Amino acid sequence: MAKCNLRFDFSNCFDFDIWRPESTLEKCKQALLSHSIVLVKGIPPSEESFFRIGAKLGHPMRKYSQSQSDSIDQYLGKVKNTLTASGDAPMPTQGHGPINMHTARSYSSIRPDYFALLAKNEGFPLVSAQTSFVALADAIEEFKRREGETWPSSLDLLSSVKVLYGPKHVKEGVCDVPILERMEDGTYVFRYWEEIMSGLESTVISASDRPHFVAILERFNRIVNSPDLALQHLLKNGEMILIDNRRVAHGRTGFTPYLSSDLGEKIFNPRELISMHLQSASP
Ligand SMILES: O=C(O)CCC(=O)C(=O)O
Ligand SMILES: [Fe+2]
Repeated sequence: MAKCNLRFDFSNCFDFDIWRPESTLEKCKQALLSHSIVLVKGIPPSEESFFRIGAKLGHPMRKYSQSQSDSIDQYLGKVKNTLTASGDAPMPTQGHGPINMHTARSYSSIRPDYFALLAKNEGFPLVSAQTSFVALADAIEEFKRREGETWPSSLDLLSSVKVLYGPKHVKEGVCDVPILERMEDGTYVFRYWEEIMSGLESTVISASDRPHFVAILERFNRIVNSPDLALQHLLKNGEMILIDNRRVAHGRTGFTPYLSSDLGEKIFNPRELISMHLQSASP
């Protein structure tokens, strides 16, 4: 049975101490190193405080590398349920369908080390849709179990075959490194995206036996997206989750764009989260 080893407990879930923010952030950094995921509660839910806190945890990355402006908007992603009047398809993070497991900025050769998400839903007690997280270490453990004795060659292929990021809407140079990277200590890091399984005829660019590789990736993909392996969390106003973006993938379930009030009225659910991509502050 697949097992999820991610959880929030006293060792990686903290209340933000507004009088001694530095001490909370120091605990965060330590917990991130050993658990790859941290939950902090009670953060003042504004763009400014999120940016200030993020900038103490790492180096914030601009959303668009070309931009010269230094406004904090250049660094903050908005994950918001926007209902477009024009009927245009919203971006995946703006719609209410599910987002499958992925790591932030998988298209880029310079990927964020950390991904931070803060819920900013004042006036809405509960935000619908659970954000989910899967640890690569858990996925690999399950993968080894299911592959049986061929797991070494399967893992070798996942860490040597180059796969080009597929979606066409990304204008910046796209990255083609393998899905997995084996570190010196024998652990793995990864890049992963929602539509990874589409267009594999053109995105798998260095396999000597493409169908064999695709079959392996299909099995791996099923594990990464398996609910048994995911930690799910319903973010509340002022909660921040920080993850190691190379060891933990994130996604979310679908949600209801409307909530009903106590009086039975329909209220629009903005489900507003702010996100930030960070580079680790240590070299
Ligand atoms: O909406 C969520 O919970 C996750 C959002 C997300 O995947 C993103 O901002 O990249
Ligand atoms: Fe995401």
